[in-house]
Amino acid sequence: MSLLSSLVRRGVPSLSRGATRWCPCRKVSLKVPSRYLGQPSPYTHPHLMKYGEVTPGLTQTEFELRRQRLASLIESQVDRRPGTSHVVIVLSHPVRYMTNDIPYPFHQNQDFLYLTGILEPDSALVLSGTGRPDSAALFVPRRDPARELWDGPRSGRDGAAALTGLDRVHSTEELGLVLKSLKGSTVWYDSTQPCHPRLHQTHIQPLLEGGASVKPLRPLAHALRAVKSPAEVALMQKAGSITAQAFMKTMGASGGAVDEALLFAKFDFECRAHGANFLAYPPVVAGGDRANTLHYINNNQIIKDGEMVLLDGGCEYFGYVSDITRTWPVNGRFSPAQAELYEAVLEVQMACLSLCSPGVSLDHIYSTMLELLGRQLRRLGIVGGSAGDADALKAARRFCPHHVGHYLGMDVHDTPELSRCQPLQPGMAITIEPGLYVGRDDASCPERFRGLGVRIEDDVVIREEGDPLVLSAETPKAIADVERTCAQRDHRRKPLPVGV
Ligand SMILES: [Mn+2]
Repeated sequence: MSLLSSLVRRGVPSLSRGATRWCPCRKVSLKVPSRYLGQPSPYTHPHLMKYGEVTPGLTQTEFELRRQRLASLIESQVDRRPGTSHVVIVLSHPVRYMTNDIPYPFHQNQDFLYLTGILEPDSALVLSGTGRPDSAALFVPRRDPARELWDGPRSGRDGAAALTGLDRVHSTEELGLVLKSLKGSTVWYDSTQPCHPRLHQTHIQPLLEGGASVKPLRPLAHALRAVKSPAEVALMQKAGSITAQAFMKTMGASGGAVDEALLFAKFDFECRAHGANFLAYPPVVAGGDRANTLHYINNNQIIKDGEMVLLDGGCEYFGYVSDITRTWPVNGRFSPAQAELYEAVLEVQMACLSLCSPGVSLDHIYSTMLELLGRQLRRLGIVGGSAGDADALKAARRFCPHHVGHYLGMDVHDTPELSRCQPLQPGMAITIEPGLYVGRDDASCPERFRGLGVRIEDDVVIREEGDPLVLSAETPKAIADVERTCAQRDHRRKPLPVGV
């Protein structure tokens, strides 16, 4: 049985329903230190967050409920022999370096972030308890004026305690010592690919070498992360809305021949200018035939007047991401062949969106997509009229070599532990992204379609009843809306001389 269905079967409370063993009358700590911490706080960033929130939009209560749900899930996974003690260990990421002394922008381990809200490196969470691991201890880097001079302020124990509302906050150095006292417990920990090799080696390895029984944590964390709470949906909606604004501005910045790099920069700028933290992944800004390279991220060619651009981009907004694709003609007017191919993909995309409801799986939507694409290929004359259904399906797989979508959330390809044959549940977020890609040299296709690639991708949240909530709804999609948006040039600029 899958984790999610076992979660539901056993009646583990969802965040939206709220019932839990944990007492909600627990007081919320308001004593946030009046100094900069290692991450935004209600004191330093009142424009972003309220008191009682650990990260913008997510309260101490929400994080406590997540930890309680994890404890319930572990309790439901194991035999209930009295006296069995459990310990959950989740490490943060370390800072990674691109070269000597030059760090990459820090990105937190999402499972750690999901359970703590802590955005600093070199940290850890330990949950322990007999029967039910629901007693939390947080480990954060100690304050160090010499390091903070270079790297910026750290939250320290008092800052992290005030932010999270957790009572037990230690320095990371003490992790091994605390774990030593928990010897003999079943350990829930991802040991195969430790996300912080140094902390793993120093503090966790000795515990594991003591012969502890180790069980993987990631599948459980992903099962929980897959179903979004109302607060998470609100953050994803914000990420979707920011991205939609950026798409509209970027559509307005094309106009005749244009450099892919300019559209890339415009999209990045508009995402950040509308409040995103950064782009969620290197976007695909592919003009003309380059749209047929699915992971094209060079973004350094001139798109010719008369060609389309495929932009697959998304941003991150306080831990939650968007992932949207639109394809439009850079001169603002679809040619008849472009419009024909675009409408074919759009029709399939709308049909797939209407399938997004509880009980249906991503794999089921995928097979429907292939069937519908096959029909469109026949209509377009790409598949011959005499070809059978099997041939049409084969062609659909050839002209759309990727899946219909994936889970979405804190990660772009979120919760990969979750199979795509899992029935969708209310609160799950997915992408729906059919495409058709016709190679420039594909002599089997009518000439007018050669070198065209179209993908249309929306982000949706499954709802209990009715249509899904489309997070990317503000992004123009119908041909008339796309053309109207392209015509709204906010930065009039001279078209690039072709061949620059
Ligand atoms: Mn996607």
